[in-house]
Amino acid sequence: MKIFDRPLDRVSVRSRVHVTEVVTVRYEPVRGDLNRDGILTPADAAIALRLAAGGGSASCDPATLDAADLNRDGQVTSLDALTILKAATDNIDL
Ligand SMILES: [Ca+2]
Ligand SMILES: [Ca+2]
Repeated sequence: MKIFDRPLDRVSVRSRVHVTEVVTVRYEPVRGDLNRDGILTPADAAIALRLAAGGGSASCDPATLDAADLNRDGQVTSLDALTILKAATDNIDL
């Protein structure tokens, strides 16, 4: 078999192309998705409630705290947890 009037083995050797690309993937936390599984569930609300009660907010990363602070008042409270729970169970958008 010939392609472009050359034997196939010569064409395939010459036509190999190696493409290397660097792809940067940055995780953008979804508001309220505190366990980062991609969906809002009552488990996210439980995490927010734990943060509101002070259990873990000191060791929590800033991105998670930001994702948990739904009303943007600068702190994670039970109101944020309730909002996440409502979003998880009532399918409301945050
Ligand atoms: Ca989640
Ligand atoms: Ca808040």
